[in-house]
Amino acid sequence: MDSFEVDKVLDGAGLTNTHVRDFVKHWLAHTGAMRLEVVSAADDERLIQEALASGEIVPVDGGLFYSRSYFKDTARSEERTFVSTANPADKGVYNNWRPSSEMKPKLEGLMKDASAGKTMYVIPYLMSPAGATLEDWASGVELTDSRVVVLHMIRMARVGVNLINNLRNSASFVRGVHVTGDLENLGQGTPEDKRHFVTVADERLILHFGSSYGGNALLGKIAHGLRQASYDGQKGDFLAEQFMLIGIKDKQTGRTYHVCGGFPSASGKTNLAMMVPPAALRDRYEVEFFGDDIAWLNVDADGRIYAMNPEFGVFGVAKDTNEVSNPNAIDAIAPGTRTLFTNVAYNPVKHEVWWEGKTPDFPADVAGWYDWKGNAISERPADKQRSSAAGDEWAHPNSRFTTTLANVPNASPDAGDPRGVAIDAIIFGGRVRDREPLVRAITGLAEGVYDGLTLGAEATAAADGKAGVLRYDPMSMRPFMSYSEGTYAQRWLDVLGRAKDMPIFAHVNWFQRDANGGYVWPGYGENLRALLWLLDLKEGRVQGRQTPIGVLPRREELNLEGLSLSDAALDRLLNYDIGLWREEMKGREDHLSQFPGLPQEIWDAHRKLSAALAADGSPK
Ligand code: SPV
Ligand code: MN
Repeated sequence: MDSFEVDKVLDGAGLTNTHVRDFVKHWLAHTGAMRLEVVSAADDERLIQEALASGEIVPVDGGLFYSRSYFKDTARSEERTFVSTANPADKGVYNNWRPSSEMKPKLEGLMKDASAGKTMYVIPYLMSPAGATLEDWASGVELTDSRVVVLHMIRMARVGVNLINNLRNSASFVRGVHVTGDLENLGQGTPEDKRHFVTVADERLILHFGSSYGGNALLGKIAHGLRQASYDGQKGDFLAEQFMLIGIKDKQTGRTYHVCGGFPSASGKTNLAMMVPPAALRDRYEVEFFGDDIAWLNVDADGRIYAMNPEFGVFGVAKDTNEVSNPNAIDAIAPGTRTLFTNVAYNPVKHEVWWEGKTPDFPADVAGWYDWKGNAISERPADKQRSSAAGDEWAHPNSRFTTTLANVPNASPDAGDPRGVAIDAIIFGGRVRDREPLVRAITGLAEGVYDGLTLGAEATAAADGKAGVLRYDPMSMRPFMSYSEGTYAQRWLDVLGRAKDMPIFAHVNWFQRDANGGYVWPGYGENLRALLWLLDLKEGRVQGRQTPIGVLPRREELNLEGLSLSDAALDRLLNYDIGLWREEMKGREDHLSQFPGLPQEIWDAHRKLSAALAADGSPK
């Protein structure tokens, strides 16, 4: 495109910010895209029609849509994701740091003319409600050569040219460039892997090459919303965390408590945030959804910690989403919601989608169904058609639905509050079959931060039966860490340390197993009971019992109305295995020892716990 044509497109779209215009022109020339388009959310219907016409998406009954990604492009790749800066001190254990002097030329090389023949879409977006306290850190522009990525971004972020024209500082926005690349020739998973997902954090520049899937391609979400934002938080005095965020409203007192917390990717944050209280508690309590994946936290002038969900939508895991596990999600993806499904199974005759766990059994008739790779189920050998063996799935295990917050039935009326909401409790949890009780409360800032830093979930090996090995995932930020873990821990102590009203911390675990491998706790909406106990403890309505690993509920303090659990199950849920914990402390020591510059307070919390476990610790 010549520069006259480019100006014409930008003028036509009303894009007046000269810094954005320069950014667009530079990368348009570099990537060699042949057309240019600036998009706003109002373009959704037209873009949907274009994508339907081109076959990039196909219709699902009720005005919903479906697409498949390339079969080697179905999830984030942690090995191919890098944080780059000019400062080697930013190198951490998990952030895959590389000097920007190495990565920028590398990405420029990969992106050179790589969008030839395609349209470059300009997506001006905001990762916050309008007018948010942290709005200055939320503005961004993603350039992408994928129309389907645009459709996702319109659902996941506030998108519109008006969001980028009148910035307080017109040069201050995150610059994101997404180039899909030739997916069939990128050597995914081989030593010659060409994919590079790079956040040049000190330049607020995101360069992602080689995927059109999820966090690899929707740059507002985790590249900006987590990696870039956590880096920016060092200057802007906030934390950006992979946290869900909910309100728990006690209708009897009229008080709403706000809880946020981190769980490793794909361990049920969406289910938790969309939770429906169990029938017996429904008259009294409501759970309000604020967000299921990202929260930005800051201390406001009143000395309280506020949290805000920067996202506009939900990119939720489809697997096991059903009326029982998550009825609100089922409503959020129902006819009329304009939901986009990715990599689930599709029936082009009935215009239906299906995924493992959507219904108790596979669809009655396999005829007409295609798996996530686009292969007909009916053409599989008979024993593979309705098989739950790994590799035989109809839907990819990381298949997703993309819908907006406005479609979530329990979305809070306060979800768009520019200030965010004041936080009462911060929780951490992972999938752990043994050592973690249902809930243990942690008072004390260093102890809470220590607990987040040592958050663990079962490694795949454990899930396969080799119990005992935890994969540590500090604050659930392991894949999104942007600077060194020692500095990160200090930031947590500093930011929260300024709060006058400290939230209570807790570690929760919905995933204890019995001797037969069955879940001891029913989970889902019942999880509210553990959170209610935590809030009761914070308010002094219950005392719990002190143990070395925190304050645990006394059996009678847990509201079990309408739930029948055996004594053995309750015993198991509200206790812990001292032997396993003593064992666990060695793993934690090794884990923390990797991080240079870890604050002394964190080591003190670790040693205090070790000493308490060594001294006694047997729960009475
Ligand atoms: C996650 O993996 O934690 C996600 C999905 O939230 S993605 O956006 O693909 O990273
Ligand atoms: Mn996530």
